[in-house]
Amino acid sequence: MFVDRIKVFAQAGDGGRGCVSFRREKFVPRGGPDGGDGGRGGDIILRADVHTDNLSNLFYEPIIKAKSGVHGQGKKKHGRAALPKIVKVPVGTIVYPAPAPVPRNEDDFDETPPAPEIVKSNNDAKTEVARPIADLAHDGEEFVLCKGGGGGKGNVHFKSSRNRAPVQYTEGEEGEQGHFLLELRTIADAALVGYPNAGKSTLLGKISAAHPKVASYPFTTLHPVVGVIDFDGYRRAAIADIPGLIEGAHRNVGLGHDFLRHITRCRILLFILDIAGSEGRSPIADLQNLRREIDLYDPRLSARPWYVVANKMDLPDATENLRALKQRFPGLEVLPISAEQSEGLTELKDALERWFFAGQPAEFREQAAQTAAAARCE
Ligand SMILES: Nc1nc2c(ncn2[C@@H]2O[C@H](COP(=O)(O)OP(=O)(O)OP(=O)(O)O)[C@@H](O)[C@H]2O)c(=O)[nH]1
Ligand SMILES: [Mg+2]
Repeated sequence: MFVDRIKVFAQAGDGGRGCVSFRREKFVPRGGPDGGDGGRGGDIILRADVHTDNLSNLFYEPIIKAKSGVHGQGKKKHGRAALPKIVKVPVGTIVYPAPAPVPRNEDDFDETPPAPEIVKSNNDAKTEVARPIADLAHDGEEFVLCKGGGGGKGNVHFKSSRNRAPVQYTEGEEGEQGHFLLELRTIADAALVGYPNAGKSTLLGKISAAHPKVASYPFTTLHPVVGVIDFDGYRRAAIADIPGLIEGAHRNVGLGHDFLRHITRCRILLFILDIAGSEGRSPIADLQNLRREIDLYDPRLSARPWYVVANKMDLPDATENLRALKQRFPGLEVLPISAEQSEGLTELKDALERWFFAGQPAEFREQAAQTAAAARCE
């Protein structure tokens, strides 16, 4: 199961209570207070982990609770602090505060919790999301979602010259708790964008170690798959294969909209075209529609550097269509390949290496400016 958006309730552990106790020992009359402190409650920590690729572990555990600290004891013994509860999440997880679910019978509750601050999302004006509180973008990065409560004080803290046998103590603090929305935005160097059946998964399977499902029906890929390509000198780059886009994807037609968010953090977009037009569509119109969808979803996304990969060059009509595409958009860098026949893949890998590693930030900016001008492909 692939889960990339989930609401969870998290509750950190409470602190242990302080102890009221007096020293009782042979030959030590009126030994004085010796109640120890309570231990700290456990924190709830989210940790980004490269070996976790989605949030399905939280689907089975949507209520995350950490243990409470142990109460203090006599002889000034402190209670044991609880260990933090560490939840592994995929790299690229963003955390938002979420409103508590509305109870069924509102009369049962005195007050509803305050709603979090609401801001308009940049991607979709129709949905409103709260401001993110954390973005776990690197492997091993940690975020304390809820802090455990501090331990209470034992009666040993309350002795004074006027109160030699105090019976005061404090309760441990309550651990923090709250509702959160966790959303995954895959982090990859490049994303494969194309119509269903364009051959995105076939290509990813050929150039990386990933094994995405390939079949001749549309929407074979139902969730993003990330593959890693190894280059010389131990350099690597991650490529994300997302489900196929169709016209209207920005309006949530097909599977598109939900998965477009996964390419918002990719540096480069690779448009995979079925250059042979094997399903009766024109590759030129395909490219225009894909560019339009990306632009309508988020104009900042369409300003990213992008390249066109013309797939299915082994089929008839492909050469003619490629010539027409180049004529229609002169200056556009198009790489002809046949993913199935493994043709042109070495050239593609060389080009990827150039785009990923040779491209200085300034060069990328320049290219982004150029591509932004041609963004609408009109
Ligand atoms: N002739 C030919 N067929 C290809 C080529 N690349 C892919 N195919 C075929 O096209 C069909 C779709 O390939 P996929 O890789 O599943 O396409 P996709 O873009 O991932 O499709 P979705 O996951 O549905 O979006 C499969 O039957 C492949 O065998 C190619 O270079 N030449
Ligand atoms: Mg696929």
